[in-house]
Amino acid sequence: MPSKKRRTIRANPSASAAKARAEATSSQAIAKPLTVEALKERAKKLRRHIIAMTARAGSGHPGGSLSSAEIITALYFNFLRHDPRDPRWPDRDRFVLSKGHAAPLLYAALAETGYFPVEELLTLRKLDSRMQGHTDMTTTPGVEMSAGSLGQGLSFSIGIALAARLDRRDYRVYVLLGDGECDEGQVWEAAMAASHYKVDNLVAIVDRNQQQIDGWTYDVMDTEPLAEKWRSFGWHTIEVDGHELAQILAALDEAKQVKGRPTAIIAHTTKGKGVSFMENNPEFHGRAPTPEEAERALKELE
Ligand SMILES: Cc1ncc(C[n+]2csc(CCOP(=O)(O)OP(=O)(O)O)c2C)c(N)n1
Ligand SMILES: [Mg+2]
Repeated sequence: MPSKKRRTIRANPSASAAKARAEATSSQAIAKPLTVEALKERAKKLRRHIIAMTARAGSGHPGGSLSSAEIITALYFNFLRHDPRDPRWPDRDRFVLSKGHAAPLLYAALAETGYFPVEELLTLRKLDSRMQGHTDMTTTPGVEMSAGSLGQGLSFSIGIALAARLDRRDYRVYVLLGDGECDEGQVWEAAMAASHYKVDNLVAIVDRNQQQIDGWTYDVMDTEPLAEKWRSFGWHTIEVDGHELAQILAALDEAKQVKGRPTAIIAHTTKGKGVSFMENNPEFHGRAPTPEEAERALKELE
């Protein structure tokens, strides 16, 4: 989304840096914040892309992409300070997709906000495409971290959040983790480090869809009480309905006010959300819809 405020900062070097920083808040960097109704339509559009992309590729991860659609919509269309014309702008807020298998969703948001042509989405998982099955920060504009091996994104995000402190920049870092991903020990080492170093420009969002690769998280590894765990690791912790855009935006706003510790947002969601036969169906964690299933899904998402 074009950032008028940002252009002003660059074109006006005489403005005091402090004033410029104070003005460059996320909300002001967005030309015109969308209404919740308009955001809902964007989320639906992202879901349609996820179905079309994975169906065309014949593989991919629709379930965990669909469950995070509102989280990504809130961030990319109404919250992040970013500039698709300049993906490496040093003052951009960072979004790190730690659950890298949800790449189709991230690509859809990046295309819809202008990082690359929407038509490119349908090259998902093709040889030489910039739309690989898992994210690659060296090839895809807007992708902050190469991912796919779960458990690493929080550590990586602490690094870039601390870099902001060293570089005296005011960007913020948002990282999306899966709830199954929270089985990884590295997540909890990172959680301890983030509160130890008081990394308050960091927000971890956990997509609590209650499923992972083989089924229910309760059966594979019961991480409950998940919110209590984050709290006990020193994080300001908020629970939201991860499909309610107003709740997600309110939590992101609340996180900005928190000083001296990082914030965790536990977003309760449904895996496969939006497509009746995919919802809570572990089969669609890592299987693409057939052409017929895609047709049915797209009808439901009209
Ligand atoms: C280190 C590592 N171990 C295992 C896998 C295989 N794997 C891919 S997705 C997945 C389940 C992830 O579940 P969750 O984090 O809950 O993601 P979501 O439900 O949001 O799709 C697993 C185990 C992996 N990618 N990386
Ligand atoms: Mg999950």
